[in-house]
Amino acid sequence: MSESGVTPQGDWSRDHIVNADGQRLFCRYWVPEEPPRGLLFVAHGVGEHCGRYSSLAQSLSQRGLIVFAHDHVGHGRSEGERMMVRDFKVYIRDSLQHVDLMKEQYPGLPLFILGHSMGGAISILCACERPSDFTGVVLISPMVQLNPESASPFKVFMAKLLNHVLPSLSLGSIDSKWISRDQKEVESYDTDELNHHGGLSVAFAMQLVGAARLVERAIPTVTWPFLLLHGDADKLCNISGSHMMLEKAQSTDKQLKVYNGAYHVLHHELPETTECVLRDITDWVVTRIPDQAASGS
Ligand code: 9JX
Repeated sequence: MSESGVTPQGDWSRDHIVNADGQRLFCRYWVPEEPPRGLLFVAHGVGEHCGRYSSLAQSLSQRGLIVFAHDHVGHGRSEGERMMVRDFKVYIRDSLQHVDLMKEQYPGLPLFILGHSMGGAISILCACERPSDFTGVVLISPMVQLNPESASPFKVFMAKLLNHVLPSLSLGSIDSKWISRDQKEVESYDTDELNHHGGLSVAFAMQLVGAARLVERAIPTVTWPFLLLHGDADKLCNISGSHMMLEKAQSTDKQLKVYNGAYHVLHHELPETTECVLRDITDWVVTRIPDQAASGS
């Protein structure tokens, strides 16, 4: 497989796409050696970048999927003000642009979308906009409900007021040691220069509040197959959001895997957890690839 974007198969892959606002978005592709059996788009979360999904993407491409991703506006190697977006819908629009490009290049291949945390919210909203496009949706500790304490109606009201006068005021950052139980993962996250370790601005927080609202409203309309993965000790996005989604979605093919004691970033958790998570995801995806698309392996 290739991680660089330059593949022996030709020049279909690119190192960036240009979004509808003219911003360059950095892209990555993980391509299987055998003929591809499916496509999977990865939506990363707040303050990180798609290179952090390399090992997950590699396990999927080893099972025959073309995994593709980009750094969202304001993240990683993409253009745009750091950790800022004028409208959350920009992330969805850009992701669907990338998905459409790949669908055109590989017509007929089953398509999956995977997202973590805020990327989970992006994935849900993408799949709700195109319900018949996706064979399956994988959600790693998705942001579906905001913590009622940190986003109480009063606080949200104050933030709305503040947004008019001090939109760039920082509401503080999160302590990475509460995000994964693995000290090595915490260190490598902290020292990765492509991550943005700054605080959450009021304006960006308002976009997240708006996104969580859209997601809560969209969930009862969900009919596509999905796999939820959540740690029961997640301190950033409470597991209750995933239980709510499992209960309220109309899908017949829906599943929640709970990881005991695990924190937020399940794909960068203690080795035994992460190993399980990668296996659960690849198994779930591969078993949902229709037979006729599984030729060549
Ligand atoms: C951001 C809000 C979601 C305050 C953050 C070890 C998110 C590791 C790691 C990458 C966590 C993934 C997720 C700033 C200030 C909603 C340690 C906020 C937020 C808040 C995502 C992705 C760190 C955090 N950490 N997050 N990551 N992020 O969407 O890989 S590994 Cl509340």
